[in-house]
Amino acid sequence: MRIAVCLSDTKPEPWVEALQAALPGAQVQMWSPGLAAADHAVVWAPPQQFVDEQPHLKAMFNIGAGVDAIMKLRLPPGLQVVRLDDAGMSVQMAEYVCHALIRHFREFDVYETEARQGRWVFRKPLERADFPVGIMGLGVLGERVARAVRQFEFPVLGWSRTPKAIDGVRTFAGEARLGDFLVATRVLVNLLPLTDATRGILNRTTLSALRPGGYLIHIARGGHLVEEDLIPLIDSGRLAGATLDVFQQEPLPAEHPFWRHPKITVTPHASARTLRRETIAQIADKIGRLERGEPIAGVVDPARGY
Ligand code: OXD
Repeated sequence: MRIAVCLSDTKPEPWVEALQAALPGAQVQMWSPGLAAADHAVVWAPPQQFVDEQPHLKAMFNIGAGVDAIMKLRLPPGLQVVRLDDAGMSVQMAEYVCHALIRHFREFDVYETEARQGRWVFRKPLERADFPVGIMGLGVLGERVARAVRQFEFPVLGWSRTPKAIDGVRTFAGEARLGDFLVATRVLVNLLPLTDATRGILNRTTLSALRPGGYLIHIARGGHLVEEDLIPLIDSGRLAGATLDVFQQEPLPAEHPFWRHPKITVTPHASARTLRRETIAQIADKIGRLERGEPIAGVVDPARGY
């Protein structure tokens, strides 16, 4: 069995080595144009040339949760695209969201500024009930985030394409309920997959629908947010601020106004990093299952795009 590794923005050698160790019977090779046809591929944002040159792949394993960079390529019919199925990501997402939410709710950003000026001033406690947290996207990551936020006793809401039931979470499904979800939400967390249906879903209209003092935590894909709509909403007082991890252009250009806006916190697409050991263990297990003709989790539905 041959496995081709094609990773953009990631050093491939340690992946090739670790995959080879996990699958000793396989021949694992780093892709370069002209590589012999492989049975499976391990990829991150591969070029079209890779897909065109590897027409016999049974499965293409993405080393991340979001498969938008693959789904925009021309793929042979029948190729199974497999996304990462947690592999240590959901706990990182939960940490990130709880940190951003609590930093905002407990006004730790204000304390940081005061402390730098040597000022001992405490703030009046706010009511948790006034900060309902709405999570867009209730897959593996969204569900874990919802449960983590619930631990801190915030009201939690969730919105997804199809109906989902999560204990202690008020859920809404489908486009028709998006408005109801937004008006009941104050802190909006975006964890949606990027598809034609969700591109630009965070915009002036949807963000203006949030409860007064709305706050955005955006950790999915840059393409979800109409970036030019955000700062006017914050400067007009319609939104209280945002924590942003993903951007239309990454790295975020040095001159981008998000870097310097006092009510925007920027992180460099760091909310959940791929963990190599967990990811390789999961992919090796799934390759074994496919080779034995067993079903696997995380196969992308081409019609849905995730
Ligand atoms: C992912 C990511 O999709 O890191 O996993 O963005």
